[in-house]
Formats: sequence, structure tokens, C-alpha cells
Amino acid sequence: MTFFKQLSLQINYVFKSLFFLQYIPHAFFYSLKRDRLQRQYLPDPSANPVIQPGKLLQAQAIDRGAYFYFKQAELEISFLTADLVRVNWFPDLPPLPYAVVDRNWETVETTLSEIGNGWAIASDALSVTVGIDGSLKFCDRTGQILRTELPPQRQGEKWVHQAQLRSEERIYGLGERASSLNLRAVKDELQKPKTYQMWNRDPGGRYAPGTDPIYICIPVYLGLHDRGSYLIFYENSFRAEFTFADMAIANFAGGSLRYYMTIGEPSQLSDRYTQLTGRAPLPPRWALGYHQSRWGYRTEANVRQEVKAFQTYNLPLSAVHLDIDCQVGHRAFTIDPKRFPKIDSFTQELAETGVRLIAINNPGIKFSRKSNLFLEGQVLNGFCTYPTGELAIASVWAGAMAFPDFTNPKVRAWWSRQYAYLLDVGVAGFWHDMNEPAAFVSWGDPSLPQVAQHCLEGRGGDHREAHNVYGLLEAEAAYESIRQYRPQQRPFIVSRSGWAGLQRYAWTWTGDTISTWEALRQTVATVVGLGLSGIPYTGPDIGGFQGNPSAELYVRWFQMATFLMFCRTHSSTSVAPRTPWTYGEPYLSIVRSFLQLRYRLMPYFYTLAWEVTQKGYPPVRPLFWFDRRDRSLWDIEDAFYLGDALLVCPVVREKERSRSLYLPQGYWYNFWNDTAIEGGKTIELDSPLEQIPLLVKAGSILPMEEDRQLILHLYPPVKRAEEQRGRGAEENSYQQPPITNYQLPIQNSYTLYTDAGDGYGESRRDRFTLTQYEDSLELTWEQQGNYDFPYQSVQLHVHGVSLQQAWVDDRETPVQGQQLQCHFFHRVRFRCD
Ligand code: NBV
Repeated sequence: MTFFKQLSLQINYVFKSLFFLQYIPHAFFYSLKRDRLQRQYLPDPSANPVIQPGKLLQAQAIDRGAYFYFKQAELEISFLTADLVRVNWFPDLPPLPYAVVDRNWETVETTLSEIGNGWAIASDALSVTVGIDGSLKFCDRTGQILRTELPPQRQGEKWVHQAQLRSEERIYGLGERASSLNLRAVKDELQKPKTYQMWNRDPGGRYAPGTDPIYICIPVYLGLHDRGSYLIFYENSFRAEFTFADMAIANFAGGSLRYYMTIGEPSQLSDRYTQLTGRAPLPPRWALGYHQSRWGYRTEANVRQEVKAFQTYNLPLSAVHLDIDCQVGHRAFTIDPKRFPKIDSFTQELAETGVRLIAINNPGIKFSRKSNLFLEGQVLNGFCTYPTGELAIASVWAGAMAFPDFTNPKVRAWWSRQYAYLLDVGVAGFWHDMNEPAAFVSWGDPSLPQVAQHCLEGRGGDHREAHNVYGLLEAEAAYESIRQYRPQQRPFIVSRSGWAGLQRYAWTWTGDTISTWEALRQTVATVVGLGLSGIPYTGPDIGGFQGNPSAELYVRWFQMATFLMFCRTHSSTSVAPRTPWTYGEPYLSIVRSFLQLRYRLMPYFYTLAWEVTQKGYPPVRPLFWFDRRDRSLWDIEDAFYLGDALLVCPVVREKERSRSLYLPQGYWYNFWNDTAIEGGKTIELDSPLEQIPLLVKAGSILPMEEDRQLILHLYPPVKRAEEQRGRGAEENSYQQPPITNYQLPIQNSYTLYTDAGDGYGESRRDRFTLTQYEDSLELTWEQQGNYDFPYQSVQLHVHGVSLQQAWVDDRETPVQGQQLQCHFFHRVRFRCD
């Protein structure tokens, strides 16, 4: 960076810091008040005795399960499916159904039997043993114990729940964490196991690996050990703390001890969890493209210039995000008409070039009688209050703000209506920021006091319960708004905060991370952890939010984000503007090639999005996803699967030009040069600046598109014919070829999903099955659905074997090198060497 550039950045920084000074007095007095109110009104559970269930007195079979009477507690165990149980201890404060979606669960047969020292309630997949003291054991159908729980403890409103962890056990999830992927691996400064907070938090404009909590805390985790894997979700939004040492300890400030336990392979756990909390709907296809953002696009002219540069540099672009500087005095639902004078035609002009405009919104409403929104909110009685009855007012960007109470259904409906005019002028989606909710403070928790009052659907309660669902309910209001005002378009919402179920309404991004190599590495674990917590659409600010990444760091960050579902460059107002061309050559060309690859992979991305609607699998997956038995995969947090076919190994260290990876078992192809590699061992992979290692699982059919042509890349299941064995076709899932005793043929299937890319019209599923015989390959095609095939032609590209001849529906068709050009077919046979 030149001296003058640095100087101007410094000046900018000083100027911005001065701007922040205006908030200091209010933040100071607010912090005092928050603490005072909490001292005065926060219940103190330690004044109560610790109560355990006591002796089990009686058990009774009920529909789907059993009910147990203890001396000092009651317990209901209900099987929602054969492998998913709901456990509910009483007395409790029933949770509001914010996370769990209504569903008519299948009927389950259960049997209740008395055993040695308690009772067992079982389906044919899972049994729960209830000890005489209230301890529980969860076993699979073979009798393997997957989890052992101690009797719960209740103290006033508080619940403590403990389970034994096996020594090798790994724990993943808890929403969005700037932690290692295995949450148990982390120790604090005193080498004690780290305690994870369940309290959505704005870390104040920047965070680094280790910061906890951050924006999305979800009380769900996946346990993995030698005997199997399970997932537990606590339906309790109260402030809580989780620790994982010899015991897993969950400590809730209030609410219910109601939780869901499911067992099975990691994919089954995601399937069940998203059945319970809902699946992400299909996003508009454009949203899977590239997004450009910056806190600093102040005018229409700024944005126009940026979009033009994308065209000049031949870089694809799908959306531009407008940050708070597009607003009038940082107020919600505003776009300054002076600086965006023709927003209506501007959004249209952009849409003609394929670019959508996304507008930011913060939940706080300017506390002023000159603000209509404030007056409306007051008439509705719709703002959060202190226990004294006064409005809870804290400083955020627009100054003193009142906070809409999204736990009030009337407020959600009112909020929904506010999006309408922005939709009318062509804004294509919304970006929810500061919705933890965040407030400016001088010390302590940067949010509303824990004792702030909420409607909670009419039953009433305080912020300890409502805080974590605040962003979720705001997202619900926005989602409903877009569904109502634009019924032909799929909503696109990005929310910084949220809770279990956020996936039903919104995407998220990983927030204000610093621009360091460690933060880049962290992103992988954070995104994978979010995926295992049910949130499939996420990605980082490419290059980090706070800081000026070097060209190399930006390129490496970009290369990784190319393979995440949400791909967006964004940065703070106090750092140098950042775009793919900021660093000149050769970086620009590298970024361009990755962007173009992402757009070529769009059919693959889009089909993954469809798979999310069907099975709830996170598209970005940990390496143990397909093989939880291989312990070497449990701690890998610098590589990930994108779907079934691709294994992505980002480069997360400066100047690294080759990197090692423990490759999961089976056969793999190097995407860049088709070399076949056998897994089950650690390998070294080249990673020149212009590439990151990318592997394709043998047996995959990888769809790409270019100029209205569908290109199916075919990767034969195994390299050498004598090492194969027969297997059945599997829907979009790769079958691991065992290392010995192979038999031909091997079959793998891939279903490609297509539709109009937006709206709710017809769709089609094209199912391709690749079969490997001794010296030939066969590809068959079955079509389903009424949407017209959107491609003009199909190209088949065979990898890893030398293509000699091909027959399309029994007619010999010339091949060009490894490729074959065709259109519809039922069956193509390839002779290969
Ligand atoms: O709206 C400004 C920023 C935004 O750019 C960023 O992405 C958010 O995470 N916002 C936080 C508020 C201020 C952060 C210091």
C-alpha cells in the first residue's frame, strides 16, 4: 500500500472514531441502568434448594412412549419416530414453539418393560433406560450405549443437565462458534475446559478465533464416539452455558428441560434434526452466485461504478448489498432518496444486467416522536420494556432506539408490512444486522437487560428467554412479508443472528471477523459447525471484515469461499475498499477463474440446495460425514466436503504451496489433473497460488454448465478394474468401494434438479446412473417432472480412463478426446482403456 493510501486510511479511521464518540454518554448511562435493573429484578436461583427427581415410583405406558412418576419430578418420553425421542422433565415452563415445526409424525410402536433397576421404553431402533434415580441411558438396536445421563437438577428456575462423555467422544455444533470444530478440544487460558455461552452476542465489530459467544447460539450438538453418533437438541431458548469435559453439562437459567435425542449416522441426524426444526426452502438461484458488499457504498453512482467494473473485468456478479450508509440517519427501512434518487429504475437497470440489490435493516427504531415507526410501535404497545414499565431504550446507529418485541405476533405482522415499499422499488432481498439485538454499551453485555419484558405470544416473560430468538422472529416476519408481497419470488434474507429454525427463513454470514490467516482457517470450522446445527447457507466476509488482507490472504479466502453456499466479499468502512480487482494481477485473474468455476458449478450448487429441502443435509460437511468410524477424520477442520462429490482443501497458511491432508478411504481424482489417488492415508497436495487442492470422489457425476450446455463430468468409481465389487445404485450418494474383493459392476446415481430458478413453478429431476463394467462405462438417464430441459445440448466428459468409443442409444457416436457431444439419451456406453 502506498504512503498516501495508508495516510488516507488513517484519516478515515480517526474520522470514523470521532463519529463513535457521540454514542459514549448514552452507552455509559445505559450500561449503568442495565446493571442496576438486573441487580434489582434478576431472580437468584441460588436462594432455592437443588432438587433431584428422587425415587422412581411408577411408570405408565402412553401413546408413543411412557410417563414416569418420581418423588419430586415427572418425566415424559415420547418417540416421534423410531429413532427420535422427546424427553420432557416436569415441572417446567413449556417452551414456545419457535424452533419446532408442526409435523404429523409417523406412528411408532413402543414397549415398556421393567428391568433390573428401573424401566426401559423402546422402539425397534432406540431404547431408553430410566434408572430408579432418574438417570437415563440411550441405546441403539444392538444394545450399544450411546449416551448416559445423570438425574437432572433443578434449582429455582434453573436446570442443570449432565451426561457422561466417553474419553474419545467428540462434540460438534452449538450453532455459530469461533472455536475448533470439535468443541471439546478447546481449553481456556487456565487449561480448563471451555464454557460455551448460549447468548447471542455482537462481539463489537470484530472477533477472532476463540471469541465466545458470537451471533448465533443454538443448544444442539452432535456427539460422536466409537460406538456411534447421536444428536441432542434442547428446546430451551433461555440463557445457558455448556461445558464438555468428562461430562457434558448444560446449565439453563430457566425454561423447560425438554430435549430431543436422535441416533444414527451423521446424515440421519441432520435429516431428523431438520425434520424437527424445519428445512431451508429453495433459495432463488441467483443467490448462489457471487455477492459484492462493502460498508461504504453511499450513492447510486458508487454502486453503478462498482457494477460496471465487474463487467469491465469480466467478473460474474449476482448481487450488491447496501449497508447502513444507504440509509437516512441509519434509520430502519430507509434508503436516502437524495443519494439513491431513482432507486426504482436503478434496481431495474441492475436487474437487466443480472444484478440484484439487497438492503440492510437493523431492528432498532429511532426513539423520537418525529419517527412514524416509533409512534406506530408505541400504539401497538410493541416495544420491549423494563420491568418498571418504561421503554427499554439503548443506543445503536441511529442514536437512542426502541426495540420491537418480535415475540408479539402483532409486532411481527406490523414489521412484515414495512418491507413492502422496498419490495415495490425492486429491492430483491434483505440483510438483517444488529439483531442479537445489539446495543452500544460501555461495559458488559451489549444487549437489552436480561430483565427486559417481552410479550412471548401473550404469556409474558423476560429477555433471558426472548433474547436468543429475537433474530429468528425478525427473520420470520421478513420471510412472511416477501411471501405475501412477492408471492412469485422466493425470499432472500440474510440474518446475522438467529436460533434453532433460522434456516426456515434466512441465510447467515459469519460476521465481523478479523482479516488474519487464523480467521480464514476458523471460517471452515464455523461454517461446518453451523451446518451441523441445521443452518446450511452461510459464508464469511471474504478477506475478513476488520483489516486489510494481503493479496495472498484475499485470494486464499476467495478460493475457499468459492465452495461455500454464500459467497460474498464484504468489509468494514474503516478498511481499504475491497473487490476482486483491488490487488491487480495475477490475483485478479485467479479470482476470476474461481468465480467462473463457481458459476460453471451452478447446477451442482443448485441441486445441493434442492437436496437441503429434501433431506436437510448441510451442503458443506465435515470429513467424517461419510465415514464416522474412521477416527482420523474426526478432528479435520481445514477441509470440507461440498456435497457428495467434492472435497475442498483450502489453503489457510501464508506462502503454503503444498498441503497435507488425511484423505478419507476410497478413490479420489485430483480435479485439476485427473490423477487418481487412493485414500485412507495422509497425502501431500500441490497448492500453487492459483489453485487450492480439490478432489472429486470416484464414482461421482459432477454437473457443470456453460453457454446453455450441460456438461456431465464422469469419474469412474475405481481406477483399476480388478479391485471392484458389485454394488447397488444409490441416490446422490457415493458408495465407498472397499479396498479388497471388488466385483463389477459398480453403480452410482446422481439426480440433477432444475427449475426456473425462482418462484414456485414446475421442476424436473434428471437421474443419471453411472455403471462401471470391466472395460466400459455406461450412463443412463431417467427424467422426471414437467419443467422443460433447460439446456440446448449435453456434453459428457469422461475422466480418469482413456475414452475410445461411444454409443448413444446403441448408435456409435464420434468422441473428441475425452468428450462426447449429445442431446437426450437413454443410455450411453463408453469403451475405455
Ligand atoms: O452496518 C455496518 C456493519 C456491517 O457492515 C457488518 O457486516 C455487521 O456485521 N455492522 C455489523 C455494524 C457495525 C459494526 C462495527
